[in-house]
Amino acid sequence: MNIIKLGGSVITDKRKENFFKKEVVENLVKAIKKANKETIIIHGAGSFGHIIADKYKLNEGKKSKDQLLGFSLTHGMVQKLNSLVLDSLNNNRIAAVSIPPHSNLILDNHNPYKFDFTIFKNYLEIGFTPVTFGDVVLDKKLGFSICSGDLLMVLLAENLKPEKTIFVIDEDGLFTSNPKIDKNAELIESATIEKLNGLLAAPDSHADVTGGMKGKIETIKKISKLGIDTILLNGNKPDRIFKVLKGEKVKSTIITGGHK
Ligand code: IP8
Repeated sequence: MNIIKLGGSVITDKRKENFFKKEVVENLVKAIKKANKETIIIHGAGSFGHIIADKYKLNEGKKSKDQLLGFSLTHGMVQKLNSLVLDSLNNNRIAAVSIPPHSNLILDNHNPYKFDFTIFKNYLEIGFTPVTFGDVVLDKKLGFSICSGDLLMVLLAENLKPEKTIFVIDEDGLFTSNPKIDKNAELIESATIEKLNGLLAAPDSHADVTGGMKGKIETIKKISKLGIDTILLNGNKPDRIFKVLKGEKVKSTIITGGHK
C-alpha cells in the first residue's frame, strides 16, 4: 500500500481563492488509476483552506466567538475541495471514500491526541481508496486548530506502515534552496535525514498556515524514522507518479527511510 499526498499547490492555485486545477487533478487521477495499486490519498487545502483559516487565525485556537463561523466556513470549503477530488476519482472508476479528519482525530496543542485509523484499514481491506484531507479539527488545549495533510501522512504511515509515502508537489522535488526565487537552486535527488537537517536553515518563501517547506521537511523526518521511504515529485508531470507507483525511477527526491 502507498500513501499519496496531493499538495494544495498542485490541486489548487494558491494565489486565487477556491481555484481548483481540474485538469491537473484529472491527469494525476488517470495516472494513479493506470498504476492500479492499493493507495490512500490525502490532499492539501490549498486556496480553499489556507486563506480563510489565516483570516480567522484558526491555527492559534479559539480566542473569540467570531472564529466559530470561520471554522465552519473553512471546513465547508475544504469539504467542497474534497468533493471535487472525489468526483475526479469516481469519474475515473476509482472507488474512493471520503474520511474527514474532524470526525476521527482530536489534537492536543497541535499534537495528535486521539486518532482512529481503523476506519482507513477497514475500507482498504474491502478494496476502497480512502481519501482524507487537511481540515479544521477539535484541539483539547486550544479548542480547535488545523490538522494538515502532512500530519495525516505521518499518522497513517505510523499506523498502517505503507510501502512508501509520496508527496505530489509543484516542483520536481526538494531543492537546496527555494527554486522559485533562487536560480542556483539544485534538485536533491536522494537524501537521508542528516542531509535534510542542513536544509532547515534554507530560506523559505512557501509560507502557509501549516508550516510550508520547513514543516514538510519535519514531516519527512518523522516518516523516515519509521523506516519508510518518501518520494517528492512534480504533480504537473503525471507520468512521474505513474512510474513511481510502478517502482520505476523518475526525476524526484527520494528520502530513504531508516536513518537516525
Ligand atoms: O494544506 C491545511 O492542510 P494542508 C488545512 O495539508 C487547512 O497543510 C484547513 C488550512
